[in-house]
Amino acid sequence: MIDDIEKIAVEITQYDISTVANLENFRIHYLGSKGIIKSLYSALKDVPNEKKREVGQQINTLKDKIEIKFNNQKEIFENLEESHTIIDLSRPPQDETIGSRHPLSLVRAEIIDIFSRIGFSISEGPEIEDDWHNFSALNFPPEHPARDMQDTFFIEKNENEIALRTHTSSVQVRVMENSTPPIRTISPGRVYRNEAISARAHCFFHQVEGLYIDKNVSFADLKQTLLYFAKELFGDKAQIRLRPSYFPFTEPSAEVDISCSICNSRGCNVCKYTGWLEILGCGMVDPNVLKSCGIDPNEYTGYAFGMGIERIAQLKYKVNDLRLYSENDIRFLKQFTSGF
Ligand code: 2NL
Repeated sequence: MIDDIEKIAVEITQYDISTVANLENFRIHYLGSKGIIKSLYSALKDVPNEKKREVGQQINTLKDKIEIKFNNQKEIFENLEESHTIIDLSRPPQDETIGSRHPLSLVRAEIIDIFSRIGFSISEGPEIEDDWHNFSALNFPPEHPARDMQDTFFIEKNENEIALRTHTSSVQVRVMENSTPPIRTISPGRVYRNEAISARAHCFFHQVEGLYIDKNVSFADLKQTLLYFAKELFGDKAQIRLRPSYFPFTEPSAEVDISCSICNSRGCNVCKYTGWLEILGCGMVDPNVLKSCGIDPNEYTGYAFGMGIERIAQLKYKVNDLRLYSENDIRFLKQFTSGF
């Protein structure tokens, strides 16, 4: 009989109870009213008296093993059932929790799309730059105030003067150094200036700069391209005007205003009652810059322009505080949707 009990003990460890039906069969087979345990207890009466105690204990241990195996698997099935019933398939679906794109990302995508339709490629470059790519190649004189610690974040103040780029012109210097005209490219990216953070200034912002170099590129080409851009971005009624300005890297240089789309140029507090909004700076690439970047200014001319993405987004979406762009406040961010 002891042999039988040991055989049954091995048998139960191998018994497959991985389905609910198997588990029930297992219970009936071993623990049922006509089951094995019951018959073992009945057979106990034929065991000689001096062995009864030992055999009885063996049957008890076997019964415990069976019950533990049974109860463990039963619990597993019950938990499974519970986790299934938590999902109520008849309930309406939850609100979409898909995020929205950042307004600066939307405006950047739109600007890129407008220029790529007229053949501009996209170029990117490092945010940590040397003095040559950020200043010297762009015709900044040695004593220019932008080279001062007060205006630029320097990382190394040695002969290379490594700094966070202050504009993405540095990317375009690299493009000019590494290719031959015709060049038609825009460079979007983050730039850094050492400024106190306020509603109107931040220590980093985003730019898109454009560069076109070929034979016979003229100021008229520049104006026409910018008018196309203004109309694509702000609608067909948009007008532009150019005012003379100065940048070290362009000659002549101009600031570009767009007719105020908020008041239709009638005058409002956004355009300060002028009917015009300043949106970008531009000019003909200074021959010194072309020379520095290995392009012959006698053979080629070019135009360039630069704009702040924050400024464009501010006009498009009426954002009155620059800090909103970098605070990640979900109440601000979730308001933006677009086809881009
Ligand atoms: C502004 C004005 C400007 C450029 C950027 C440029 C780049 C090269 C050569 C010459 Cl490689 N010019 N870029 C030219 C004029 C203006 O940006 O107000 N940006 C926010």
